[in-house]
Amino acid sequence: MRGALIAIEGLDRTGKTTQTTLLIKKFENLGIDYKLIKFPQRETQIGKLINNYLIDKSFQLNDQAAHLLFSANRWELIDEIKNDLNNGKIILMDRYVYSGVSYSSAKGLSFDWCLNPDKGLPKPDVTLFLKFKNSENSNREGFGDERYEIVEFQEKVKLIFEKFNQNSEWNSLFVDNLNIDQVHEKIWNIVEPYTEGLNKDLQTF
Ligand code: DGP
Repeated sequence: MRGALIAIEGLDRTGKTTQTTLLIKKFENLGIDYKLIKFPQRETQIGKLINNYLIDKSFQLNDQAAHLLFSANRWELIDEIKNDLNNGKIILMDRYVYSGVSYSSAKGLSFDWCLNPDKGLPKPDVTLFLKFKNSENSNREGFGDERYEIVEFQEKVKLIFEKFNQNSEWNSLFVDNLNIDQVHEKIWNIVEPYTEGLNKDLQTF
């Protein structure tokens, strides 16, 4: 049995990190072996460059090069992820390929071009997509601090996320009108069956 690959996706400030934290607390309470990986993973050499790019709006990098850095950041962690899955660990990812393609193609790059460098990466067994009916994420504390936190841009990203959503077996969760615990409960209902482990091979993008 291998561990499940789980991704939490959504626009900026939709509560991904809060929900991820609650989910790992649950894993810990139940003694479930897991690892959390947040993409971009800003601690690696590539991740440090990405971090500078995100926080320093004067950092000059063309959109293609930026996208390839984000993709490289996913690839550089993949051996570790596969190894952990094979050892039965659940891998919980806070953002992944779906964010990668959606954010970069919202800048005008073609969807297929953006997906290409990620082809071959493992597909999550479960993707949880947190979303608002409106652009309420812009009201959240801290919104606007980083490069992509602009309302119009987030709207474009949302449309591309929806394109993925139509073709994939996602679990979309509207978080408007739900409190943190209610969202957590919905997420747990979806995730719990996967905590037993899986017998099937990972699929790839
Ligand atoms: P976070 O640390 O979750 O706030 O994510 C940082 C930002 O990076 C967020 O605005 C989404 C964006 N992002 C994540 N992955 C990619 C990617 O592959 N390409 C681009 N262009 N942006 C990404």
